[in-house]
Amino acid sequence: MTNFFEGIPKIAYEGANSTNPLAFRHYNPDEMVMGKRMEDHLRFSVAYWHSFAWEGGDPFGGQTFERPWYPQDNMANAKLKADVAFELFDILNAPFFCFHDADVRPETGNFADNASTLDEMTDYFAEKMEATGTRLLWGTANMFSHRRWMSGASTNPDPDVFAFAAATVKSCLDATHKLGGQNYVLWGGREGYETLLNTDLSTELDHMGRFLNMVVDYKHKIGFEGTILVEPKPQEPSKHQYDYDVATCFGFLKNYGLENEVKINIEQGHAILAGHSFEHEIATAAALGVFGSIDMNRNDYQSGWDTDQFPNNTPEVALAYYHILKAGGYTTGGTNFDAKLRRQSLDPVDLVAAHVGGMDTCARGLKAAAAMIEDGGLEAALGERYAGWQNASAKAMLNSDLGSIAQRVLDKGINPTPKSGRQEILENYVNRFV
Ligand code: XLS
Ligand code: NI
Ligand code: NI
Repeated sequence: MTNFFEGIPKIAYEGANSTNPLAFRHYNPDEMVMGKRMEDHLRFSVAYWHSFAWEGGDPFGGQTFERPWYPQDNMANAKLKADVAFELFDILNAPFFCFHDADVRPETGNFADNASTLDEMTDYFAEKMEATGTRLLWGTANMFSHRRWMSGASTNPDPDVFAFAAATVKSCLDATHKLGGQNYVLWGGREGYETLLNTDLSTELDHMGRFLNMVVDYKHKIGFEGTILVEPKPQEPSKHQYDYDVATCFGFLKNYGLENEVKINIEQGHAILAGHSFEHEIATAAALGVFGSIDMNRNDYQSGWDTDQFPNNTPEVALAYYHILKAGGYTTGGTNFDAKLRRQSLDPVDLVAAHVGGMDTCARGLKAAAAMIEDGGLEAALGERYAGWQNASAKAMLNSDLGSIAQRVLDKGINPTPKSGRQEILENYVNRFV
């Protein structure tokens, strides 16, 4: 036991009327929602990078936090960081966590040393996971922070960087497999460009497609049963990222024959940066059969950055879970808090409270989404709006051709009457639940 969270109790569910800031008011793991435990619906995960590796810097200033595991350049501190991380998982009763290689081991600057310290750290995790029952939602490689990645990983013009990326992902997939990870994520922060003037876009896309195929082949070779996920983001840090949004990722997967092998990890803040809503991205992925998992957070709507704040807006979250539930819920995916404190939130209690609030917001959103599904009002309205398509002659049109349809319009004198879309009535309906 470290003393980092001294005086902070394990968080318990106390119900909606509780005024205790360190209690769950909505997240009640064993409560049944649509026939399934809340914990099994939400599958919460804590992100190692924001909560333990990020030191409170922003583009204008450096570290604000002071943690006993800084500097993060040696193994003794890496282990202390792991001790504290598992204490937070326990305080929150969080079933899962996620990490990048670079979050958990020091950066030595060479592949062999990095691979061996990663191995040592993941052995250390394995013992703790065994003892506590905490599971790994996903592992990933940080191929964007170190200067070697500045011009991309698999899309780098330098083949040595492609090789280093392949070796890195292999080591991270091995680590994820060893820990029984349920997914493996690839987020390509530098897979894109700063300027088209120095970029061969078609070569870079082909290299990225080939790379992802190698990742999938390796997954099968080692018998990793988790899901490979790609995570869209339109820009930041690159000016343009190839995995722009769900639709772009789907086109990419189709183009490289991976649409049945790879699914998508959707992040709220990235959806906003792409000019979409979170539920748009989830509904699109579900419609295309590639919904995988979510990175839950929120953006500041004024700043235009990926601010990675903890979610606190129940109506937004409720619509996200509505679409997740409609898609059948998670299989290997979960709700990963890709969210960080504000840099002025210095204290350990801030870290705990941020997660408590985020988990409660999600639980409340989930309950609202389930209530809407059980009530069936939105489904009924959809059914009514599309009822015309139940008609045999309407269905037959889809197997017909333009000429025959035109003839039918003439023969029957078809002349459509516009019908109300009922948007305000539906928005008022949603407000009854959130
Ligand atoms: C950054 C991404 C990153 C991925 C994992 O914006 O969200 O945190 O989730 O590499
Ligand atoms: Ni993310
Ligand atoms: Ni992000």
